[in-house]
Amino acid sequence: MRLIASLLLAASLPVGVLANASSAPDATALYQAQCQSCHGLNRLGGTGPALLPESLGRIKPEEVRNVIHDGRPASQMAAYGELLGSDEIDALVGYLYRPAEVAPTWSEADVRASHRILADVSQLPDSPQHGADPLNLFVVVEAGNHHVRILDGDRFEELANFPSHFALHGGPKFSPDGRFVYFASRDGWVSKYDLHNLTMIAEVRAGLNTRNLAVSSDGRWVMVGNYLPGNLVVLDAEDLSLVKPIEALGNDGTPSRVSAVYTAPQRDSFVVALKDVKEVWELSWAGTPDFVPRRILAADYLDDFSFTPDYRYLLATSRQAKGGQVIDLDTGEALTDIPLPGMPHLGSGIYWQQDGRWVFATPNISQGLISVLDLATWELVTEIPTEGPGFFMRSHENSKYAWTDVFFGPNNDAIHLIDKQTLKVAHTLRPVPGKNAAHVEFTQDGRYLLLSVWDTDGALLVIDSETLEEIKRIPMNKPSGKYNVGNKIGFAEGTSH
Ligand code: DHE
Repeated sequence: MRLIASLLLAASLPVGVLANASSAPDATALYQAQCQSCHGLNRLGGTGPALLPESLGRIKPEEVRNVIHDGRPASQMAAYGELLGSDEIDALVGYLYRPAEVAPTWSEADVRASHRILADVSQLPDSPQHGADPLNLFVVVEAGNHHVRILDGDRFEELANFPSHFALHGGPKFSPDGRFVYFASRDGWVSKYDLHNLTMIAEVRAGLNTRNLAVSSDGRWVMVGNYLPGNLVVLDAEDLSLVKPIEALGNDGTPSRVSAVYTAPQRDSFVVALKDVKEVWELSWAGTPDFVPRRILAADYLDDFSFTPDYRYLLATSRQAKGGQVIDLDTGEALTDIPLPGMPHLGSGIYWQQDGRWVFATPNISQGLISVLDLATWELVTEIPTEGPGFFMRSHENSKYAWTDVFFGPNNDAIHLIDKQTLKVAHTLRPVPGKNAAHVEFTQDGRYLLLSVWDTDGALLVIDSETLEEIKRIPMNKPSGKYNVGNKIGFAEGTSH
C-alpha cells in the first residue's frame, strides 16, 4: 500500500522536483519520493530493507537496477520501470551505493523501539503440533525469495513456509531443546520462531548490518555480532528483549566491526571474532553474567573461527601468518601457525576420526582444494584437489563421505564426496548439470541428505546417502543453508556449529 502511495505521490509531484536545472535526475528527491516510505529515512530500512552501501555490498548494481525496474516477485517491492526513466533509475542506483549523508546510527533506544512480541508463548502448547519428529525437522533458508521452509525430515514434506527478513545469513541457531529457532538477517533483524507451533514469537532489530548470532547452550541468551554499528548485542532468548549492547572497542579504544560470534558449549561462553582489532573476545554466560569480555590479545587480525571438539583450541584465519593460526583458549597463547594458503572458510570446516586420529578439513574460497589437518599435532595431513574453490562441507558420523561443493568457477555444478579414510575424492556428482550445487545437511540418522541446487530456478534434492540416488526434488528459489534440528542441538560431528 505504501509503495502505491509513494507511486501516486511521485506521479503528482511538480516537474523539477525529481530533476535539477541541468535536468540530471535528483537522486535524493527521487529516493524521498519513491523509496523512503518503505526503505526508511536515511535509507536505514523500514518495511523494506536498508539501502545503505554496507547493506548492498554483496549485490551487483545491475541487480539493484533490475529490482527497481521490474520489482521483486513475492515481495512488496513494486516495479518502477513504467514510472521512472532509465536515467532516473541509474541515478537512484548510484545514490544507493553512495555513503549516507547522515552517518547511520542505531542506538539502544532504536533497538528497544523495534522490539515486537508476536505471540504469547505461555498460551501455546508446549508439545509439537505438527505430527512430525521434532528432532528431525529441517529449517531451510530459501535465499532467492527471502523465505524459510520447515520440512519434516522423515517424509520430506513441507510443514511451513513463511517470509523472512531480508537476506538471512549464518546458520539459524536453536534453543537447547530444539523447540525454538533464531534467525539473523544481514539487515539486523533477529527473529525467534516456535517449531512446535510453527509460529513466529518475537523479533527485534539489533543493528543495521549484522553478521550472525549465537545462542548460549543454557538457552538463556542470544548474542548478535554487528558490522554496523560495530558492537555485540545481548538479547534475552525468552522474548528477544535487549539486555545489553557492548561496543566493540579494542584494548586501546580502537573501534571494530564484529566479524562473527560463536557458542562454546563446554566453556559456557561466547567467542567473538573482531574485524579491525587484533583481539579475540570471550564472554562467559555462567551464573549471573556481566558480559564483560575477556580479551585475548593476538599478534594478527583473526577471523572466521573453527574449534576443536572440546572447544579448548580455536582455529582462525590469519592475514599475516601462513593463513591459519591456533589459539589455546585456556592460556590465550598462539600455539602455532598452519599453512592454509587458499583463504580457508573455517566456519564450514568439519572433523572426523581417520585411522584412529581426529582430522579437521576445511574448504578454501580462493583455491580448489580441501585442507586436512591433524587435530593433535596441527600438521597438514594433505590437500585434496577439487574442481574449484568451495564454500561448504558436511558429513555425518554414519556417513563414509565428507561432502563438499565447488561453489565458484565453471564447475560449480559439481559436488565431491571425499572418502573419510583414504582422504581422496571417491565420487563427483553433478546433480543438475550447469547449475550450482552447494551445501548439504544430513537427516538426524545420516540416512539421507538434502542438497541445494542454488539457482533461481533451483531445488532442494533429497539424496540417499548410501546409494547416492535422488529420491525427491522440491523446487525452490536459491535454497541456501539447511539445518537439521537434532544434528544442530547435539553439536553433531560433521555439521557446522
Ligand atoms: Fe557466510 C555462515 C562469513 C559470504 C552463506 N558465513 C557463515 C559464518 C561466517 C560467515 C563467519 C558462520 C557464522 C554462523 O553460521 O553463525 N560469509 C561470511 C563471509 O565473511 C563472507 C565470505 C562474506 C560476507 O560478506 O559475509 C560470507 N555466506 C556468504 C555468501 O556469499 C553466502 C554463500 C550467501 C549468503 O547468504 O550471503 C553465505 N554463510 C552462508 C551460510 C552459512 C554461512 C548458508 C551457514 C552455513 C552452515 O551450514 O552453518
